[in-house]
Amino acid sequence: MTSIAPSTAAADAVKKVTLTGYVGFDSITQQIEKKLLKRGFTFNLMVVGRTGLGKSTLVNTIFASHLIDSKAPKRAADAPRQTTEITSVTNVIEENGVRLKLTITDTPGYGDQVNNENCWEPIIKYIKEQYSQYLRKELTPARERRIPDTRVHAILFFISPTGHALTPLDITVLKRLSEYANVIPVIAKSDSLTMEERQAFKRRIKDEIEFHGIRCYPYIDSVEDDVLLEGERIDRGVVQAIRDMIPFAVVGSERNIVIDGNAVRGRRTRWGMVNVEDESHCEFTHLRNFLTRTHLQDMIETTAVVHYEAFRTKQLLALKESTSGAVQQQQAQGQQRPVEQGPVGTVVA
Ligand SMILES: Nc1nc2c(ncn2[C@@H]2O[C@H](COP(=O)(O)OP(=O)(O)OP(=O)(O)O)[C@@H](O)[C@H]2O)c(=O)[nH]1
Ligand SMILES: [Mg+2]
Repeated sequence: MTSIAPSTAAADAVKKVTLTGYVGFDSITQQIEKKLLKRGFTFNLMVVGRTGLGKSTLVNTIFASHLIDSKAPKRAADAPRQTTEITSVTNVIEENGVRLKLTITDTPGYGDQVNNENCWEPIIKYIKEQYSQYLRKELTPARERRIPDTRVHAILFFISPTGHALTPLDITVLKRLSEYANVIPVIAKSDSLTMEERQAFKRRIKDEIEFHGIRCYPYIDSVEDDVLLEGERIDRGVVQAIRDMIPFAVVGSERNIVIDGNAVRGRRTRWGMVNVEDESHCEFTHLRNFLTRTHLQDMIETTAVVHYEAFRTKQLLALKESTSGAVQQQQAQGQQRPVEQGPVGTVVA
């Protein structure tokens, strides 16, 4: 006879049993894979940075396709565009049977106005809107089995290759954005800096990021978090190596150039050629590997578990407080009413 023991005792009693034949449950990973492949994946990437820093070009270079058009002002006389023109483009891309619904959210012209006060607000508003849309759908009694995910999973933040330091505006925007999403800073058009300038610039940006307490993705502390470690353990060393490389000094190009008889993604100038995929030229391949090959899933998960969860908790607590406040007010009014309005001694429920 088996007796029902308390759960802790039961857990202690779990024994490892050696199978005498093949059962087949090891196929669960293939079963999951099949299901996931059928469903496809969703990834939402946002780019933030000044006009003409090569945001569109870099996105197209990372995903080796023409996903978004360059929108740099055609003529000097053209008016700078407002940050409010946030546009999202969704494409489905496929690689070896894996379908990825990729949404690129472009925030053209950030910080290009004479008065840049609060220019980041529309971007934050957009990010929060996606969370609140998701939350609304989640709280619907008859909720969809699979809620469409429009939450921003990663933000590529483009830093001008000035070689000096981050601008106060950069610092404010980085700080605000990193409160709501996974922010990955990159040094745009890094072919305009010499190797020494690039290293010094990187060092300065790193120091500033640390000084201002800006939390850039990937988070080293989250590795210790048991919730995030479930199933997939990210090697702490890998995360640290990526963090050491941030901000990635990148170069983008949608054109192929021929180097030693091979067509490669690159930029040809009057004084030479930059091979975008050459690690000695820039850190584009590191960024691409990190974004698409090692941390794609982690960014999606971190958005849900860390950023969305924080938003959700805050919203639901606020809702609870306002509801209990309203109930208390009603009760107070209910108690006052008989005294004020009703005849003496009447009880109003
Ligand atoms: N030198 C250099 N030029 C680049 C690089 N990436 C893009 N460009 C050039 O910079 C110009 C602007 O590139 P876009 O990709 O349109 O820039 P953007 O940031 O998307 O511009 P907006 O959408 O208007 O904000 C184009 O002429 C690109 O060819 C780079 O890494 N190095
Ligand atoms: Mg663009």
